[in-house]
Amino acid sequence: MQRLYHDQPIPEELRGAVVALGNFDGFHLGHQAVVSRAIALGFHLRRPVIVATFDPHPVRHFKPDLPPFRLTTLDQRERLFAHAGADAMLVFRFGAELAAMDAEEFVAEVLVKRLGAAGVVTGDDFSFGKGRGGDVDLLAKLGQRHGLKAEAVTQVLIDGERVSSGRVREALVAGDPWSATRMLTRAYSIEGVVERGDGRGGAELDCPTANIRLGDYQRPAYGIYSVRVRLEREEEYAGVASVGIRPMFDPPVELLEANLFDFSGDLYGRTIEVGLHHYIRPEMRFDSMEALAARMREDAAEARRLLALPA
Ligand code: RBF
Ligand code: MG
Repeated sequence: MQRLYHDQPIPEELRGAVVALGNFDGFHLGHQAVVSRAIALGFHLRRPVIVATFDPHPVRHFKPDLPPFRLTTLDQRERLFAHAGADAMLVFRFGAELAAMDAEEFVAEVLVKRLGAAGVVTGDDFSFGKGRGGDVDLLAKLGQRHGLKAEAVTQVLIDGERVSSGRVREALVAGDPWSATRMLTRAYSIEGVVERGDGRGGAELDCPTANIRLGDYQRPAYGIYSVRVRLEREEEYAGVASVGIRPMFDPPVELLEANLFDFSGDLYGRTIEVGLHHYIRPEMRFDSMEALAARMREDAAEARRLLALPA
């Protein structure tokens, strides 16, 4: 799949595409509905399909001090869009220039002139342009003026409520990864490069862990989770992980530490993607390392049970 940038020329074969327009962080059910419709329309019109995304997130531009809130990295989004059947990902590098562009200019300059788009598909709550001045009605109106077909896809509901990135974040913060999984249609997954830790997990606790940083990801509730870990986007291992600051140790360091079941090998420097499946318990302080080690063994047994693995 090709990765395009809004301020760079786009290859000839991708001009005249149908564009799914939005942020698509998380690529939850609602996002998937928008992209599916864009793909159907692209098929019908015999046009390529481009899925847009923003990086950095516009909210980051306006509120730089906000705590991390991303549900996916750009690399993860690219894989999800490719898997859905898109031909290319278009990255809007959001900064002062885009923030200052009003809705009419965005349609005329970006969608029509630069992309030559044949169609644009959004969610029905989409807003765009300076001060979020444009909505789907304006997009349809401006589109008509330029011969650009604009469609807005209805929200997807789960349990009578709209699926949204905000609702996924709330579930994660509440220690309810299963609700996040239902909305995302996959486990919330944190990807990173394995760092060298203190080696204590393997040496003292009989539980070697692969450690990654949480980067820009939305922090889920700190605690212990059953997980599935993909190595280099290929093999997958079940496991148990702790996410948090490790209150047993000083100084606190925020990490995701995953123990992979039935795996032995060196993971340092390798990319892993850790899917959070079940929340087991919060992080705690124990009176001794033995007590922590004993509890970690129980956590591993519990994770095996939750993931329906043989003991
Ligand atoms: N650290 C804590 O300070 N408190 C905990 O409750 C805790 N639980 C853990 C449970 C599991 C399953 C794993 C893999 C790690 C846990 N840790 C916890 C982190 C542990 O202290 C760390 O992996 C080792 O010290 C190695 O750095
Ligand atoms: Mg470790």
